[in-house]
Amino acid sequence: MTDKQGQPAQELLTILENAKGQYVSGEQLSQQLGITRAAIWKRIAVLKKQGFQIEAVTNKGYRLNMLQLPYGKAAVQSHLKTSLFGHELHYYPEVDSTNTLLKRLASEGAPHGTVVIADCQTAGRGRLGRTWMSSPGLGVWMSLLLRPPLHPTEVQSLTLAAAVAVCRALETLTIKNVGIKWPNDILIGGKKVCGILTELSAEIERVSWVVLGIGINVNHTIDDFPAELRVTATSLGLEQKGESLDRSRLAAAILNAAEEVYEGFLQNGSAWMTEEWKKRSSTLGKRVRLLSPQGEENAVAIDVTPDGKLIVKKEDGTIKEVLSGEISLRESDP
Ligand code: BTX
Repeated sequence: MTDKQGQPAQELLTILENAKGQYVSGEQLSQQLGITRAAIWKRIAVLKKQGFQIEAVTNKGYRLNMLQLPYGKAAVQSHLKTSLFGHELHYYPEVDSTNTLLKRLASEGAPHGTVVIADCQTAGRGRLGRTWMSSPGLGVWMSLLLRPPLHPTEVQSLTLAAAVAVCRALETLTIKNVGIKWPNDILIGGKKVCGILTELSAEIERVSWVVLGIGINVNHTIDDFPAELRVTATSLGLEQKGESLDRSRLAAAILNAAEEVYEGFLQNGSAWMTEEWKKRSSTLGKRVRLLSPQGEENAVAIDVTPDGKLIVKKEDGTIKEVLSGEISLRESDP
């Protein structure tokens, strides 16, 4: 969304949105954006064509005549505070999977920080070939492309970093009781509200790209979940007593937090990020069941390594590091 002068139109929308229904004069807009009033007028015309209801009144200026921008690229970008993440953003009403699409864009050279968001996924993916239910109008289904200067073995910690970013974003929206189940589930009251799918392409020593897929249930009622998920899944709306949440604000809040956490991670090392992960963990100190193709084992989760492995103490007293796979929390155990 840029014009010939390179000024993002999102800035204009942000100013109008922040004015909360009041008029902003052409003079003020032109000063704030550093472009002529004629350029403002042209940009307003483009935004109107894109469906934004902007009133222009002589001697008063411009006013955004909408309570809330519709979910989409302009709305998400109007809430971004990032220097890079989400500036290249592709929004679709429907895709098979935002991860699948972004992986293709990554292999075609899309830059670090590119984001794909969809209102609906027809083939949303979880880990290990599982399905992620992604109905229209109800959630944030989003993928973020990273080109990190990391060794492939360090990528697991990016999944943990993504979970920390989602928690921070939920906190800015005053959502409480959020916890992370190792490695990638965000839970509220023990129920899954968000899942994270990390996919990568790498050479032996170097990562080419990582696609972080984040799915958050936002405005689902209990009836929006299929019967088999009603016990294990929840949505932010259900946890906020049915209050409807603005998905654009949430998607932007996640990208804002993701950029902060990612930069902190590169500057301070993964141990810095893991410390925050541990504070938000709902796994550490709990009895867990390790599920693997070889069978099941009981253990206690005691720590996480800086590169994202779970350290568990097995029933025979031996300590084991778990890199991937599944755990189930044994909440009902004594
Ligand atoms: P996961 O394998 O940990 O979780 C998948 C399991 O979670 C499913 O087998 C099902 O039991 C349950 N489940 C399915 N849909 C939901 C839901 N909406 N809410 C709660 N539980 C559910 C977690 O995988 C990773 C999910 C990542 C989803 C994002 S969305 C954007 C991006 N694109 C894409 O295709 N996947 C990612």
